[in-house]
Amino acid sequence: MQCRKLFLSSMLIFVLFSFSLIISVWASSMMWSQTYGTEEAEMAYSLVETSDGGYALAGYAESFGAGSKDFWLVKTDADGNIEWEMTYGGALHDIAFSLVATSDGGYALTGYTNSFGAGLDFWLVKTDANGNMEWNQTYGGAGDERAKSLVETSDGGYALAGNKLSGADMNFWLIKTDEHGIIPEFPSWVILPLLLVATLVAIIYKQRLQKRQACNN
Ligand SMILES: [Ca+2]
Ligand SMILES: [Ca+2]
Repeated sequence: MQCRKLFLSSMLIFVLFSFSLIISVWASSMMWSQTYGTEEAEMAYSLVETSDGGYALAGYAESFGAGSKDFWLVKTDADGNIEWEMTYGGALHDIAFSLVATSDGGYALTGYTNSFGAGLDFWLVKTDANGNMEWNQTYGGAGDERAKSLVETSDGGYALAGNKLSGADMNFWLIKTDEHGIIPEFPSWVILPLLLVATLVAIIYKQRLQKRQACNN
């Protein structure tokens, strides 16, 4: 009887120990937290899980970069350890609100810039897989335009949405670009030939109408 009690107690201790060990290993492998940034304000607005199991975060950094706030892109491994980080911007406010991992393995970030363009403008930054800037584009007029969201479109281009302030009137603003961030414009040189052709067609039609009326008379 004594041996049976001893066996059961040992088994219970073994099961409890194993269970706590499994829970401990699971908890340590599944849950963690990390902070990024130094003495000034850093704020993340967008997060994607990357194809290697890590993460990419975008927002702004004030502690470093070119001045004031800059776009900040942070790439981590699966445990949140920084693999690399990059800032993009000029002397004034540059704030990234949205990030996508692009089909070529790089990243595209959008937000607004006060360092480039006219006043506040949409700013689209495209990087390679290591965060090196490949190109950037600003969009906007004399008013304030702030991009808040972007997607890579099925044709390889980008669509950006945000708000556009004209006077006191704030509205949605959606723009579509090609794969280089360029908004194709209708070529102005086409307008004059089109007008000439339309004028010729109108003249010929008018002459034929006049001839037909003369024949009928
Ligand atoms: Ca800046
Ligand atoms: Ca502007």
